[in-house]
Amino acid sequence: MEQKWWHDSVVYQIYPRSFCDSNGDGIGDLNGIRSKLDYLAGLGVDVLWLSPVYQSPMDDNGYDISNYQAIAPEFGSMQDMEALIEEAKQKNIRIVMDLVVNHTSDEHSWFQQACESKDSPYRDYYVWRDAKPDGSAPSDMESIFGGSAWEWHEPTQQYYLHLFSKKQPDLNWENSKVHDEVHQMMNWWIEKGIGGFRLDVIDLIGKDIDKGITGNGPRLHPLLQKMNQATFGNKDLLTVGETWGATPEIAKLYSAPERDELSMVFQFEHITLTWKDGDKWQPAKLDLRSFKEVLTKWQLELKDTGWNSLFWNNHDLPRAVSKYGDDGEHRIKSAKMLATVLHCLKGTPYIYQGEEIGMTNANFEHLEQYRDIESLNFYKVKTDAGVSHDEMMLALQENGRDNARTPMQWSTEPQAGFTKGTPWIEVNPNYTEVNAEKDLASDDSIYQYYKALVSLRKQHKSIVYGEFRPLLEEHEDVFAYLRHFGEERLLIVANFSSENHQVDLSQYYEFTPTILLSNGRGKLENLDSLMLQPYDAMVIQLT
Ligand code: TEU
Ligand code: CA
Repeated sequence: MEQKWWHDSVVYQIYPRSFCDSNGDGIGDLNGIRSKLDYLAGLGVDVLWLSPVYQSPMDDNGYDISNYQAIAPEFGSMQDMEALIEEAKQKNIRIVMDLVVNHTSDEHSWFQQACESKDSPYRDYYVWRDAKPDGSAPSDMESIFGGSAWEWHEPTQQYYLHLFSKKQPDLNWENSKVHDEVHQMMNWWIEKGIGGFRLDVIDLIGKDIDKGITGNGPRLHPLLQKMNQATFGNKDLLTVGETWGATPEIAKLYSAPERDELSMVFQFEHITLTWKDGDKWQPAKLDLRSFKEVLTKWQLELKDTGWNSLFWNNHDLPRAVSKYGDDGEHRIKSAKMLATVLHCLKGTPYIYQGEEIGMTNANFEHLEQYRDIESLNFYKVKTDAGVSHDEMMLALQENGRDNARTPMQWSTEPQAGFTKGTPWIEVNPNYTEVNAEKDLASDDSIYQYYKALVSLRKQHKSIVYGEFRPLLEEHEDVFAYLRHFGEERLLIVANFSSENHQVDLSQYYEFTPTILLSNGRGKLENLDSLMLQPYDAMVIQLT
C-alpha cells in the first residue's frame, strides 16, 4: 500500500460556533480557534477539520451556505481565515474545510436568481418539478429533517427539492455548470493552502430524483472522479466523504487509490446499531458483540485497499463517553478506554472537540434549551404523530445533535471560559469538574492520555499498517484485538463494562507482555491470569 501523510495523522474536528469565542458575542469564532492552536498542537493532532465557517443565514448552523467564498461575519473575516491557515501551518497543522455541495442556502445568489423566473440561467442549478395535477408535491419524498422534501414556490409555480431544511435547496448535479462552479470554488480554497475537504452528505449528489433514489445514485462515482480530476486529484490533500449509506464494498469504490476519488469515508454502521429500526429517535442499548462485529468487518474488508476513518462521535452525534462509556462514576476511565480502542484500529482517527477531556451529553430538560433545527423539527413531527413529550425529551437527551454542540469547556471561569458574554447555547454545568485547564494540569488526565495515543500511532507502524486480528469475539463485555506488522505485535484489550473480567488469551502466553499504555494497569508479569477491572484498557507489546 502506498503510504500517505494522512495514514498516520490524527484529525481534530472543530465546531467553530462552540469552540472559543474571542469577542464576547457568545459565538465561537476563527480568532478563538487561533488562540487555541497551542492547545491543539500540544495534543499532537495533524489536521483540523472545521465545520462550515462560510457566509450563511445559519438555519442549520452553517451547513446552509449563502456564499462559499466569504466567511460568516460572526466567525470573522477572510483575513482571519488566512491567518488561521498560516499559523496552523507553522505548527504543522493543516486545515480541512467542510464542503457542503449537495445543497446551498436559499439565500445563495444562485438560488435567489433561480427564483426570479423559469428562464433564469440559474434555474437549472436546482431541482424544480411541477405539481401533480391535484396541486400536491411531485413525490412523497421526505426531508431528512422531517416533513416533505418539496417546497412550493408560488411566484414561479413549481416545487423545489430540499433533502434537508427548506432553506437548504438541493443543487442539481445533473447540470455540468454546477460542477464547474463547485470545482472553481474548490480550487480557490486549495490555492489558499488548505489541507483538504470533508465532503458533507456526498453520497446524495448522484441522486436520481424521479426514480426516488437519493443515496448512492447512479451518477455518484463518475461525479467524484470528475471532481477529483478537476480539483484535488494531484494535490496530496486529505478528502473524507460523509457517507451514511456506505457498505465496505461501497467504501472501497470511494477510497481505493486507483479509482481516484477520495482518501477515505465516514461510515456509520457502528453508530446506527444503537438506533432501533434505523430511527435515531428510538434509542437502543449498545450490544458490544454486534459493535465488535461491525468494526471488525470494516477492519478486515478494507485491509488491502481503501482506508477507514475512525470516530465515535461528531457534531451530529451524542458524546462518546455518554453513549458507549459511563459518564458518571467511571467517566475518566471509560473515556480513556474508548480512546484506546479507537486509536489502535487501522484507519485515520478523528477526535471531536471536547472528547479529549471527556465532555458528556448536555442533559437538557426543557425543549427551550435546544437550538438544533433537526431536534426542534422532529420534536414536532413525533409529538404530532402521537409520541409523548416525555418520550421525545428522552430521545433528544439520548441522541439529539445539541449534545455535541454545547460550548467547549476550557476552565472553571464563568461559561466554562468559552465566552465573556452569553453563549448561544447553554454550557454544561459540569464544566467545574470537566474542563481543559484541569486536564492540562494533571498527568493522568484524559487529555494526556489522548496525547499519548496520538504519539503512540507515530511510533508504531503496526498501529498504522499492521494486520488486524479480532480476539475474544464472543465476549459480551471485552473488546480485544491484535495488530501485527513485521516483528511487532500489539495486543489491545478493553473492558466495556463496570464488571471485573478474567480473560483467556492463552494463544499468547509464550510472549512477554510489556504495557505501552494503560488507563489503570501498571505492569504485567504474564498474560495467563489477566484480570480486567471496570473499563480497564491496555496496549500491550508482545515480545
Ligand atoms: O449530516 C447529514 C445528516 O444526514 C445528518 O443530519 C444526520 O443524518 C442526522 O443527524 C441523522 O438523523 C450533514 C452534517 O453533518 C449535518 O450537520 C448537516 O445538518 C447536514 O449534513 C446537512 O448539511
Ligand atoms: Ca465571537
